[in-house]
Amino acid sequence: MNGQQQSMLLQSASSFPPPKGTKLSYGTAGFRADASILQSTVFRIGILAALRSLKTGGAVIGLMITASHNKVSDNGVKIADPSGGMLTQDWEPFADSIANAPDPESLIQLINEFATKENIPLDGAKAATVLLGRDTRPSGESLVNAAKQGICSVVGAVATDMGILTTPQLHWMVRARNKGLKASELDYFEQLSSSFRCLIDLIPKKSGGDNNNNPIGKLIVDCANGVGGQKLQVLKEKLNGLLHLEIRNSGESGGILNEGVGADYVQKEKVPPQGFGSADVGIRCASLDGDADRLVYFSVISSNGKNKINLVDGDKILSLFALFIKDQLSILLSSVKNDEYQPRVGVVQTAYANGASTKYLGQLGLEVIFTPTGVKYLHGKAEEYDIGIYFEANGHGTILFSDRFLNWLEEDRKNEPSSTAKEKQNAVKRLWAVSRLINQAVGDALSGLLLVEAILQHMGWSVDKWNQLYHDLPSRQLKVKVADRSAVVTTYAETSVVKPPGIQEAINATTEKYPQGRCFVRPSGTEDVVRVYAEASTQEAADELAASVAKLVDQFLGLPASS
Ligand code: G16
Repeated sequence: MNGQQQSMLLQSASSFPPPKGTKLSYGTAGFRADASILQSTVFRIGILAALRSLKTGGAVIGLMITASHNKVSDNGVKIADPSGGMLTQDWEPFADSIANAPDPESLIQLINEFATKENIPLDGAKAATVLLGRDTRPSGESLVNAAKQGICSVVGAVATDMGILTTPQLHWMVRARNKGLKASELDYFEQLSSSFRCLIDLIPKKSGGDNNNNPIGKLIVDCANGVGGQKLQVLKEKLNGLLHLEIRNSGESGGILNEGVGADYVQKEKVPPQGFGSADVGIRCASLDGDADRLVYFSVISSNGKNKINLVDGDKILSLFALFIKDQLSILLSSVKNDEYQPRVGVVQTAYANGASTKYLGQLGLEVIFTPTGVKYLHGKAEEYDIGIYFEANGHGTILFSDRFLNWLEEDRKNEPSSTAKEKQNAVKRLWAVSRLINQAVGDALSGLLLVEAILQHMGWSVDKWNQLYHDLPSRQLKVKVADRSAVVTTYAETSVVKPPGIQEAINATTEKYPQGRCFVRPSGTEDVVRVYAEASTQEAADELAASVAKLVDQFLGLPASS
């Protein structure tokens, strides 16, 4: 590091002292904490983003200020790598160490050592670019400024503020910029709306009708009082009546971000979000989360004066996508000889996947793989396939298409002899449109929603018909506050606890008492809690199993009596 670089870092770092007595760690999707203690962390992650750009030959890196589904007073920072995916896991230990460096001198020493080890040029000869985005949290603007100062304290680095975005929009832009494609926000909306239109146009026409009469009725979307509301409004206008959409909880007329609203609330509590009630019975509804990277569907049911929901979670979105892809692929492959290219399709889930969904996907003949929680794990696994479909039950997921598959499709699009059956040509066009509609960088609630809508219209299915693909095993999720969640260490894709000793045996003994019982615990990487997931043959049994295991967690790890 030359003298100019060193003094720039020293000077700016002294304006961002780390919070005293708090150790921050890079979690499931970056750093998250109460916004009031994040200035220093975000400043330092700004430096990391600039270094990452230098390391990757000046590629564009994304830095998103968001705490997604967490409460409004929290905030956080996520990093998008040049591919548009999450920051490479190799750099997480460096992120942890700089976030916790006690003073500017030790921060600079860590940067120096890392730059030497990684061969990162810190002489100002190379340029670095970081795109910044933020969600609608009130703390976002000042944290973006902290990130900018971090980025600009690396000589040759430029920060470009893209303003308020959904997290997946920023990831999409980073990927597009690095691939030399059109990459503005307008391009994002154009690509989503044109590929959706294409899928609708390809729906087989029924006896002379056109496809502009959506046969499956209105969709109401709960936008978690977050950024998704304003972005969905733009998309709605672009679709120009092609989708009958009502936007609720957009945050524009009051309402607190993620409070009693949004995908996390709906999926975990299994109740309608605020603003939904008996008047919505029979209508297809969906919920986004605070930064619009998660999507779940539901329908409101009213019984004995109480409103409940039928939840259609990420597992069912995955199943719908898998079914559609498989159908289109089999039309396409019907004339391909066995010794020709056969695309491999893989489906990726986590331990939270409902057992009934895994069984269903297996019955479809699909290869199902499990990873720990976190898009960073699922995405990497899905990339190993020609078509990799991944989803977490919480509604975070997407479909990845390999370059090899897309090139093969492109050849088919160009070279089909005119005698080819129309339906085969249409299957090629549909898969092509899906690859353009569904975000290739990360799970995206807006693009996922358009794909669900296109498939439901294609099938002519109501939300209830979709929900009947299989019947979920009753399940329950609970959170337990403990003294130190890092004391829980898991293995086998988080299905078994290694530490503290003895707890897994106790969980097993409890689980065995319940028919079709399955239960696991894991430390959250976004909230200061241990999560408990239980499944059993009845709702009462799942509730009881989850509550018993939550008690065990409390016994083994609970808060000290005084707290
Ligand atoms: C993030 C991750 C997801 C993960 C979720 C919950 O979502 O991107 O992959 O499922 O956290 O993680 P945990 O159970 O460790 O708290 P989001 O939408 O909050 O960014």
